[in-house]
Amino acid sequence: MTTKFPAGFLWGGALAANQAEGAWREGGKGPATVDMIPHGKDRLAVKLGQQKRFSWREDEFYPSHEAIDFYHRYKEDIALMAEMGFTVFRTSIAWSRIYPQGDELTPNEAGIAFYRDLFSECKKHHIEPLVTLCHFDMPMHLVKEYGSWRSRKTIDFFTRYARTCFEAFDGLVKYWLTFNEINILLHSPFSGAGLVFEQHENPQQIKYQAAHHELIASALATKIAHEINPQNQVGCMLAGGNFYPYSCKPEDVWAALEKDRENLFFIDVQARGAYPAWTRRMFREQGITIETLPGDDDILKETVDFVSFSYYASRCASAEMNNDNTSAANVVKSLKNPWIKASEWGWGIDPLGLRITMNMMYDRYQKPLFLVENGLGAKDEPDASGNIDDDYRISYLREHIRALAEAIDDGVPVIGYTSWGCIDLVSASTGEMSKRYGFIYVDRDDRGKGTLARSRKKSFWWYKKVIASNGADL
Ligand code: BGP
Repeated sequence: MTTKFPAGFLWGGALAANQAEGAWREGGKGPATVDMIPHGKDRLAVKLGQQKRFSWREDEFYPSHEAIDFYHRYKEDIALMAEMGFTVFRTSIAWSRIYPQGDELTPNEAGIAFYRDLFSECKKHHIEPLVTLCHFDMPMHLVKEYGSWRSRKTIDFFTRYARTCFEAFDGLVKYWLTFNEINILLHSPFSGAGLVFEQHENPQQIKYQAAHHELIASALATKIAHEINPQNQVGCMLAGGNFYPYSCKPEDVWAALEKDRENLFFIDVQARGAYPAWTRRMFREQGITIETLPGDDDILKETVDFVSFSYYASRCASAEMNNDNTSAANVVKSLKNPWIKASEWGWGIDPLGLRITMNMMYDRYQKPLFLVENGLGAKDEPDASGNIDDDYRISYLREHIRALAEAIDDGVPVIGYTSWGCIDLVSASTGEMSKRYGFIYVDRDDRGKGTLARSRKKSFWWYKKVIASNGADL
């Protein structure tokens, strides 16, 4: 069997601190935005920034507080990943472990020590860490005191944090991502960027001002990473998935183009070094004025080394899109596509859409791509002997890895592939454990009960074979 994957292609899996680590008040960690997002009825309103939840309630369940206890069990988990043959492992650093409040001048040494041990453990197993600096969490104190990314001061706090990480983990980490799914700021503003709105405010104004600050912070962090070590490779990260026009009616084609532009706005800036021209008209029509400083245009010219993205589903748009006929797959609103099947949560399953998305992104950015999230959220039921035959997951991943191989054959350079939630973890959208993605099962339920024991699913053995054959044996 021949493979379309280049030698040295990185294979692995991904998770995020806030969905896996738990230990939310250990090792000097400060409270983070995600620690205030409850499970249950208020969850969505808090994520959307419609409710002020500046402290937790003892009587409520917060999924991130314990998560899957990766903080204490990471050695066992990394060993399982090594057993599958991972050559890359994506995780994030919890900002509030390094700077518990966010605005201190000196970092928390216990936080640095934890990540140094974690990344060293990866290296011991010949696994390259791929590290996100900000994956849907930030110190809560920055929200209360400064309004998070509304404030330009947050750029300084972020770049100090980024510098600390680049220096502390120099030699251990080479691949960095600044913000996870940066475009999600527009769709889930509190979880994405710590934004909370007052009733009288124009949310678009606040979001795009915050976006400007994040983009400046990202460019500055990229520059710092390159100065500290020219070997560092820094990427941006998009919640990806192209919009298809619902029909060939020109108005539908235009609607899809506008939706793609909105989605790609951040990456256009991070990968091309300037605001796209269409934003001038959009800002004018939506009454948005971005406050900038002289020199911002130059800062933005520091572009990323590669473009990373998540891909779960393609999307669909028409001129008649509205709240009644759309659903949110991975938070971004989309029309149901009658040509494809969907997961239990309504996320359209479309492997060819991955090939389309990758070709489009490479045509647009001419930078190497890194597929850092992809997978099927599903409910796994262990059989009488405790085994999980997750053929549905294998089939989803097989088809997507095939599409990835086709994109590589189309000429798209790709650094690697990290499937999402390689070990079961807390779902970002539902806050539940029962929406699982892993090759490794974790015994824990939606209310936080279970032994937390890890076990191998059928997909574990399948993925091991895929990696060993460099993608030939699917
Ligand atoms: C992305 C996030 C992840 C992850 C994934 C799956 O948006 O970057 O953090 O959770 O989607 O989403 P969910 O957990 O909602 O199924």
